[in-house]
Amino acid sequence: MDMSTPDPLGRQIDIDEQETAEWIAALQSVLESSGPERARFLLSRLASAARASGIHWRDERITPYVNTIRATDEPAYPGGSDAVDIEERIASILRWNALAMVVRANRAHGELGGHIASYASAADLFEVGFNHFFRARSSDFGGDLVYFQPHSAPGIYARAYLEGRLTEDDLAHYRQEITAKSLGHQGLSSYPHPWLMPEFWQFPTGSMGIGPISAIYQARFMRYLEHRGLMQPQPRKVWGVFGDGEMDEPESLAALSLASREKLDNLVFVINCNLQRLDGPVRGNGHIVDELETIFGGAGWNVIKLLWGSDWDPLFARDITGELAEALNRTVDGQLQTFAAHDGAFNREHFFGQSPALQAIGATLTDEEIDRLKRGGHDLRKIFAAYHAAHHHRGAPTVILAQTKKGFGMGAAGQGKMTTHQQKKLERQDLIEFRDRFRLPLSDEQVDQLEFYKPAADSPEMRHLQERRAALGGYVPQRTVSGATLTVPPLAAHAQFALDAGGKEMSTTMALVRMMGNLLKDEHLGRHVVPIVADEARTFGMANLFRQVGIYSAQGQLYEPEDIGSILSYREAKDGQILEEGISEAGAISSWTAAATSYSVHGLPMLPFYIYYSMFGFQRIGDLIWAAADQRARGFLIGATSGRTTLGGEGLQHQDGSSHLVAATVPNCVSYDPAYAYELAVIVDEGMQRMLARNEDVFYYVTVTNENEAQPSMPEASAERREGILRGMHCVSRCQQPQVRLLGAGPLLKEAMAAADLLEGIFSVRTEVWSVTSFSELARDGIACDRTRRLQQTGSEAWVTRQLGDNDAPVIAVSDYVRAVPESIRAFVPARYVTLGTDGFGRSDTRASLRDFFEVDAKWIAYTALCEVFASTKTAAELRAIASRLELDVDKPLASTL
Ligand SMILES: Cc1ncc(C[n+]2csc(CCOP(=O)(O)OP(=O)(O)O)c2C)c(N)n1
Repeated sequence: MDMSTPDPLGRQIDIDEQETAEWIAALQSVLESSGPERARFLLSRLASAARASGIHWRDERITPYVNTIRATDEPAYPGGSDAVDIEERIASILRWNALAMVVRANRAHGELGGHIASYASAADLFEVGFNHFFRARSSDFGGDLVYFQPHSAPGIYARAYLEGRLTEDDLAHYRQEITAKSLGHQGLSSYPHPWLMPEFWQFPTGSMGIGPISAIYQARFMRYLEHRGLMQPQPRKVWGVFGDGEMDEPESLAALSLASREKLDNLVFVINCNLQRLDGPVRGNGHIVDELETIFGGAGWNVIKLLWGSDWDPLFARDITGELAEALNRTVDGQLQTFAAHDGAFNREHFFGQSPALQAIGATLTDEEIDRLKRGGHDLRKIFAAYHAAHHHRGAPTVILAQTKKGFGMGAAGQGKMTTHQQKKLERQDLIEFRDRFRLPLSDEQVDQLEFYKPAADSPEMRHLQERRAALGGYVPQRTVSGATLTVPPLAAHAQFALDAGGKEMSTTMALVRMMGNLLKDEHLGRHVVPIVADEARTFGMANLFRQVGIYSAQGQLYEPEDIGSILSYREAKDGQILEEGISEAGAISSWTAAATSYSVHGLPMLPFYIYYSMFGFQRIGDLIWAAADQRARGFLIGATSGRTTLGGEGLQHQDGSSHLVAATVPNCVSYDPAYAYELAVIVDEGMQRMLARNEDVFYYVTVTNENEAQPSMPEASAERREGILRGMHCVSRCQQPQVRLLGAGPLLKEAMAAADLLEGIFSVRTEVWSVTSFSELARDGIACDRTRRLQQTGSEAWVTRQLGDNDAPVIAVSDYVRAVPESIRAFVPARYVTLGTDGFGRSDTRASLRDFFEVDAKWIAYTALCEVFASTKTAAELRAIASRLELDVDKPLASTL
């Protein structure tokens, strides 16, 4: 019978304290007489005996609510007390400048957001990093990579200002990028955005969860580059500083086991546990630190709790009975927040007042001293000790759970307040108190004016700051682009089979995989290709690559694969080239982003192809793609098994009819829905030219399908044909004076071709057919031309308009995506325009049934065309007769309503 009951934090209550004391005394005596080895041995024997007796006991994953690193184990602070004092003063100045930046912006324009409280809590965590750990990239060192907690951006700008990298005018235009540019200053983006500040930020982190998962896959990709011999092994680190609230995002925790499985000791997470998120406490009724300790520890990370500052050490030393530690164990986060929001007298009464023993400990401090007791994440010495331990830890990634106060130093106005997250206004008295709290040398008037403060260049603070950065190789963050290019092999070398297909049956997926296989063999480019899959390589016919280039595994292959005799055998290798991410699209896209930004992050251009079920791309991990776009990714996203009616039999959750709609909204994403292998070849070639040879900041989204079909050869290898394919449409079946023009996209081009046969064969309607490779490229061109014509009063005309020319024959477009995709070019079509698409939920059936259901097959296209062609010459009854001749059910409900 279990006679112990858990307390509110899930800890067991002791029902026989004397017995417990005897056991502990026994352990202590073993420790003293035989040492820790023997103690460990006995504990593990006890555990085995407990298991054998059927006691389901397992080591608690939660350690007491105190620092992991004992005070006696702390290393000396580099530079000693002087350095600590100076760095504390620097942190104070940064806190002020960050605050002034936000409050100023808000005073001038009430609508501009901004955050003070997050950086106020994180400033010391960043300062120790900046002064002692974050190494910049230099000529002989690749540099550490730092993922910054997004709401701390004002503090990072404030530091760059002291470093001389940003001017006062830049700071004065925080969150005013457009206005600043027009005045010749640099606008400072709200959060880390490489797109907006391409020489400053490396990694976008503004959307919670993206930073953590990206940091893990970045650390892994660095190992991949080293193991494949593409990058010199160097002791570089990836540091990720994130909020405790952010840890609620599924992406934040999704890849923890990958990091430990791959022994990523080049990775350090610092979780800023200020115990609050936006609306309130992260875990008011528990301890977020303990919860994260369990999760990270369980996943195999090295966990360091950094909870209390040095001024707590004497208090713990006096805590002979363990009552102080126990009181901290008991105090839930909501209460800790309340303590943060109140002064020393309140804390004396409500915390130290809980028992005579605690009162005695509290009695050694004045109210003022109690008020100033620091949490671990505000104590430079403790932070240094934790970072030092993390930096030297081997064999596993480290997480530092740093307890801080949200709005630290904002006093009654903000510290620990429920509403502090969004606070961007401070009253005069609060500002004065802030100045006094951090001993800033500012007059009342300077405070009123919210003047930025920059000490003289030869002041101890500025000299220290610059010396430390020089010692660490330069400034961080900093985004650089080397300008290195890669030579793209001639099209014929890897895609001749597609250009001269000669009617050979193949799907566009097969064509893509074959092209990629050829590129992998290219003497120069081959090493840079990174094929990425999320457990679908066999689906896409890529199994042959397993043997050809191997699957990357940091451990190599520790087993004999079942299919070892086969030519397609499953091969894992330390220098394997394929990234097989298992069933994690979020992981695979994070790997893709790491590879697609390697040209900048590592000065090493790579060519990633992430091939996935198209439905599980923009729809499922669209925000990670958006972040990749922000980061100026270059590479190919391949949406395979695409199309709502082309992926027969798979049903509602698999059939993609929307990815092209979303892709069109990403400004630097160039997307295509090719019908033919030769179109695909031209598109991939152009993509490589733009991204690898011309260093353009674009990436490509290309959909391919699994429908086998006779692939025509490229009609002629002319520049016009290539231009048409790339601009988004080219004519594949021309006729003199057409009565109707059909625009077929991707897999439905063949339905449009079949419709043309029906129209000409049965109804003698002259029909022209165009292959639309990209509605989004056509629409973008149309919008740009339209605007130029309006603003410049020039005759600029959209490509679509020019192609369809001076001809009023109706135009019918058909796409395997929702109608909004072909609708996007309506404004530029110079004739009556009708669109057909696949709006509605997919369902499982044959391609033929699906295309009839969504009214996008040859007969529906032909009927739609006839309705336009005969609009003024045939009656409604005659048109109905045509429909029944085509065996179309014109009374069936709209697919999107079913
Ligand atoms: C995906 C996403 N959802 C919501 C937000 C809005 N948001 C910004 S900060 C924040 C709270 C952050 O809390 P925490 O991670 O604890 O950081 P703190 O500011 O407290 O240090 C929220 C909800 C966001 N930026 N991204």
